[in-house]
Amino acid sequence: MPSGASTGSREAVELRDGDPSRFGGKGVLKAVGNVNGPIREALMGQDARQQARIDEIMLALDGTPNKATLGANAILGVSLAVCRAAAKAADLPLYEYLGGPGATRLPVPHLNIMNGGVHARWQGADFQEFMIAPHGAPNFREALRWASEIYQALRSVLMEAHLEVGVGDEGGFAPKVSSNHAPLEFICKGIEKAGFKPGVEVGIALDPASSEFHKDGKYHLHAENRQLSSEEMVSYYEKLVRDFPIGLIEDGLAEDDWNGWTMLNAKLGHLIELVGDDIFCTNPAIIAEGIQKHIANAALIKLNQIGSVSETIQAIKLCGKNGWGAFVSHRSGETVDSFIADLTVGLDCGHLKTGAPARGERVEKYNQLMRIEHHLGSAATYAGAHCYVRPIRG
Ligand code: 2PG
Ligand code: MG
Repeated sequence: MPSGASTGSREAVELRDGDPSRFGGKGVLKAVGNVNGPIREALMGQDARQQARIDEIMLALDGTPNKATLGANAILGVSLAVCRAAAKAADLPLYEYLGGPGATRLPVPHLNIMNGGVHARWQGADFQEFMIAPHGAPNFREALRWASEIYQALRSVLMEAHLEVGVGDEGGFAPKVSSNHAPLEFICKGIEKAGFKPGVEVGIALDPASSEFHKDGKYHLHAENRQLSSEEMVSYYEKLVRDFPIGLIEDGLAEDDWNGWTMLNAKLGHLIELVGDDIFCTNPAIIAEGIQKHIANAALIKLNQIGSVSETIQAIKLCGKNGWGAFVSHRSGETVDSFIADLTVGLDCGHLKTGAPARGERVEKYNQLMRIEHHLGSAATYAGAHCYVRPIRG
């Protein structure tokens, strides 16, 4: 199961043993025991093709709203395994089992090529993720080539500026910088150096993960030595969006700053995609509240935030029905499992983020998407400029 470093407070519970003598308390023997004990007993004899029923049985067995008894890591592990087993029994590739014959659209990959915040131990930018979105490529395979070339070009741009090129948790470079727009300038240089046009061919997306630097009602930009109110933060983003080809901002404001979100959506929601991660935690009930209050126009989708395949599908469908984007995501702590690649194509989400083109656990998701594209052959399409709920600004 994956695991996050910058988690929302309303995420489903990841059950750890808390025994300091094993893995610093992070062991998962209890969760494994729950899979092999009560979950196994409850599910023996059930039909793996009835995913919703399987998940319901586990939710009832757990009996809490946040999977605190059995652990979301135990429940989700079984939920994913059941889904894969059912696809195999039907002799279908996972994406096709999930989405049927209409599942033919490959997403625009969002590659997190500069890391900051908690993913870089606060050594670099305050913003956690600076992503490139090669929406102008003709297909997924080419999009990935473009992104890999830009990643390498960025490396040389940083080296020329005498900056460190060690990588953060998601494979992006994490140099010391004195502002949150410096990485954007480096990335634009990298895009150009690799021979592409920023904005027209390759867009930029941000995940500031701002809950991590929101304290006592203020946003603390350590790199810039400034503290901003919600309003000032919104103006800060308006300027960034004017100056750089940014098409998506995730967690621009903190999970408990609903008023700030309303302001941000009023100012920028018509121009770009505004994605809620920590604020929604892939929870259909919280997303529904967000939709009703018009505080964003998209939700991040992380399976382990909610803890079952069925509820994740519910969250994605809720977004779709309301004209919201569903942006599928890895976690900073990942495994080599590539379920999210198939999920993104199967449920036609149009975009996903799963790190830099570096580190095997990130690259495996991209490889799986290339396998899917290959398998679809001439039926495959690429989401390209239609990947967001808002038209791409060139
Ligand atoms: C995020 C994620 C993934 P983490 O904030 O979107 O990039 O990070 O898994 O640490 O929550
Ligand atoms: Mg996030």
